[in-house]
Order: sequence, then C-alpha cells, then structure tokens
Amino acid sequence: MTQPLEQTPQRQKTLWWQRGIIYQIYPRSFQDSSGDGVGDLEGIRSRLPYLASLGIGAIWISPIYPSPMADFGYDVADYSGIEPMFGTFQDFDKLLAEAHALGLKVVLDLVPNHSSEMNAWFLESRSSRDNPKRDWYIWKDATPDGGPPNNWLAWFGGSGWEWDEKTGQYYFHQFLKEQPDLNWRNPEVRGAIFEAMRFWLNKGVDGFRVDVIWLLAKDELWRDEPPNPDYAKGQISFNKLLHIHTQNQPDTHEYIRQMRAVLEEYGERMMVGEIFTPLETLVSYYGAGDECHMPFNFSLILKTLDSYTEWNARVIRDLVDRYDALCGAGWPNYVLGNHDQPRFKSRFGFENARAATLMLLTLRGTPTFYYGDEIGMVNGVIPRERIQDPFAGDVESAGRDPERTPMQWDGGQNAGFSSAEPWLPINPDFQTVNVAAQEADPHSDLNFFRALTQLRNSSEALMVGAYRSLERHPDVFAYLRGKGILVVLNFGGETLELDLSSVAEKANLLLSTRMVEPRALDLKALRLEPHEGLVLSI
Ligand code: TEU
Repeated sequence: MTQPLEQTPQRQKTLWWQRGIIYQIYPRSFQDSSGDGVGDLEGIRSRLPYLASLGIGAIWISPIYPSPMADFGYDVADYSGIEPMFGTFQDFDKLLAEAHALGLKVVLDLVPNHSSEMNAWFLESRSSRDNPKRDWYIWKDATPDGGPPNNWLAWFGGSGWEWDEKTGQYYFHQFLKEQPDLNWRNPEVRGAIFEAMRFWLNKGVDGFRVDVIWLLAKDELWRDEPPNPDYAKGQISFNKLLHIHTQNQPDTHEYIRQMRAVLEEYGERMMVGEIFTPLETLVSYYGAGDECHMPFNFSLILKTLDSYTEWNARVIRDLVDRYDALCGAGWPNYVLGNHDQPRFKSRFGFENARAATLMLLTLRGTPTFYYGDEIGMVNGVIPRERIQDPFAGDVESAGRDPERTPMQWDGGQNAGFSSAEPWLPINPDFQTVNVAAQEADPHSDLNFFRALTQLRNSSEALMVGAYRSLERHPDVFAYLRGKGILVVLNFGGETLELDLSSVAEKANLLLSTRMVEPRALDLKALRLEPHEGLVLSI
C-alpha cells in the first residue's frame, strides 16, 4: 500500500487527469448546429464557454468516427476519420484548439474490441477465406450439424456467432452482428489500432476512454461457457452464461500494456478503460502502473451487472472504503452516470441528487460526470415508436435512450438543442430544467455544481488528499479528506444532530447542498437537514 499522495514527494506531480473532472459528452445529444436533429462537433465547439464555466478539466466525447450508427458510433467504419454527420476534420481541429485554449483537455472514445461490419477491414475480411485480412476478425467453421462453434452469447441478445453465407463460416461478435470482434491475437490488428491511436495523438488529443477494454482477448481453446446458476427470469439473456472465456482473459493485460506504451510515446496522456468486473479484479487493470491510468469504477452505479447500487450510507461507505484501499498505488476514480445507465437523479431519487453530486466531487479520485447531470436531467420518456437503441429489444424497455435525450439549453423550441426535430425526444421537464433558467437562479443545480467545482479546484485536500471514513449514524456517510476537509452526507429523510467533536470542535461550513451562507459551526451538535450534504473545513 502506498502513502497518501500528499505525503509523498510526487505530490506536486499530480497530473491533469488526477486533478481535473472529466465531463462526458454524447455528441449526438449535446448541441446540433447543422439543423438535422443530431448533435455535432461545431455544436460542441459553440458550447465551449459553457463547458469551461463548469470548472471541469476535460471533455470525453463518445465516438465521432464514420459509422453506420447501428450502435450510434460504437460501430466504427474508419478509425481515422470523422463521421460527416458530426462534421469535418476542420471542425475537429478547431474544437480541439479552442478547448485547449480554454484549458480543457480532450479525450476521445476508442473502440478497439470490434469495428463496424462496414469497416473496410471487415469488408475485406469477409470477401474470401484467403483474403489477407481474413484473420483480422474471428472466423470459425460450423460444427458438423451446422451450428455455431460454441455457445458464446452476444450482450445485446442471441448467439455471438453470425453465419456468413458467402464464405461458409461464422464470425464472432460480442455486441450486434453489425459489430464484428477484431482478432486481437493477430499482431497486424494490434498494429492497426495503435496506428489509429497515434493518428489522434499526433493531432493533440489528450487521451482515450477505451470501450470494453476487458473483452479484447478471448479463450484460445474456444471453450463453451458454463450456465449461470444465479440467472433469474427478467435478466438480459446474455446473463444465462458465466463469461469465464470471453471476459478478463490473461492476454488482455498484455494488449493493454502495449496500448499504454503507445500513449507513453506522447508524454502526459491518459487512458481510462471501460470494465465491468468486481473491484478486486478491476484494480488488476492498473497493472504495475503500466496498464490503464484508470479502470473505470462503476460501483456507485452497479452492484452487479444486473442490479443498481442503492443510495444507502452503509452500502456506499463500505464500497468506498474497500475500493480506496484496493487501489493501492493506482489512482481512484468514480462515475455516477454515462450513456449506458439510467440518470442518477432517477436512480437515487430526486431529493438525493445534490448530495450524490457533492459526494462524487469530494471522494478521493477523478470524477467522471455525464452531460446534463449538472442541471438535474432525469431519464427521458421515450414513446415506443421513437425507440432508437438496438439494445432495447433484449431488455424490453427503451434500453439506453432515456439517458441519451438532448441537452436542455433553454425553454424554447427543442430546448435550444436543434432547429429540427431531435433524434430523441426532449424531456418533458425542459421548460424548468434547462441551462438558461438555471443561469438566472443563484441556487439552481447548475450554480450548485459550479460552486462545488470551484471549491474542489481550490482545495489540494479535495483534489489529492487522503480519504478516511468516520463511523457514525447509519444514515450518515462522513469522511475526511487530507488534513483539513470534512464531508458529511445525510442519506435519510430525517433531520439529524451529530456529535463530531472527536474530529474537531469547530468547523467552517464551505458548502451545503442547500447553498446556505458559509459560517462557523459547532461540531458537538452538527445539524443536518434531510438529504443534506456538507463540506466543512476543520
Ligand atoms: O458498453 C459495454 C457494455 O457493457 C454495455 O453494453 C452495457 O452492458 C449496456 O449498455 C447495458 O448497461 C460499451 C459502450 O459504452 C456501449 O454504448 C456500446 O453499446 C458497447 O460498448 C458496444 O460498443
């Protein structure tokens, strides 16, 4: 176990991705400038002053590469191009330069596990069995009875194997059949992805969020996966099996080290890996400091792949304690929401949203924040006929569309997102929940978020200080950061009075979720309103 950062000589050397907040932009839904109802790069550029005003350190943009949009960009047709719907290279270069001028880093999404079926690599690969790129994807013969080579499943439903009539073999896809998996055992494939990374790094991007990085290697013996004894009706069909041969394979770590080496050619760049696995396994993706800078920690969202983490003080304190200790020398990180998960305000309850935001931004580690959460956006309402997400079929709901609805900029037409009918419906609450209305209200969610980021950015203790939780009331999660910061969160609906005098006698209130005026407080009888969170200096 390493020492807390602030006690080590490296303290001064903390890097931008350790100090700064990462803000995720789903480009289809942030701002449309071209009038086609889909967001674009020029739209993002026009909102850079807003983004800078949030006090964030970096934007991560979900895929902007050419794509048939079977999975809305997570099916990449060209790793070194820009989807015309999103704009041009000129737009991208301008966005990057202006973001950098405002002090914002830019992180791109990299999707190396699978491409689009329309990627030139796959078109070649499927053209004939002796094509030089045949082995760039995973092709297998049918079993004697014509069935797929094994029982592996696709996340979005059904078999993971798709029959190709023309060449008489199956190819493997862990997501849609339009997303064939690349064969990472082939060094040419790895080389091609590394070249794509260099292409963007040469342009000046600051890092990558790497899609399903933990799935890159597959079992070399192509063994069947065993049934999941805990599978219950109602779960996605993918969960019928235990994925011991397609997830967390040992060779994946070697591939990640090679990706990391590419980043190291460029200095202070960052790679955050998308991984859904228990915390004990998750931290193995730090490697010896030579794999992911950060493996995404989704534990504040998901308890297991099928159940959400509850807003419960004990549950969350236990998992933060466990995770903070497990990280060791690795830099921690926390996520509350993204384009695949229901909005946290809907998950945790409206009344808890500010306390959850306060917690995310005061725990030890890099926070990743999802667009719109700063104004309190909730799950959208998607009428059946407007469902877009291909995953929706298997989950019998609107899938991931509710968390992908357009950013709510103002109370006008289409919430200021687009002059045309947006690709997904605007949330019905947009007339009150929007940026313009909240700019005007000093106590709005937006201004609360800004006050919080300002506080965080001005405090070494909050950015890099050690974390220690305090044992207290069952509805309270309280923790110290560094030497001088105390955070107290009331998870319940009752007013509480706590005696925290063992920590210090007096404290200064720096920020409350209720945005009351800063003042001195007596820690012997600290009053907490229902669902309130406090940041105090001691
Ligand atoms: O997500 C991987 C993943 O595991 C999700 O599909 C998740 O299981 C699902 O959204 C239900 O919560 C990544 C991307 O984030 C996602 O948008 C892509 O669809 C997927 O990979 C395939 O690229």
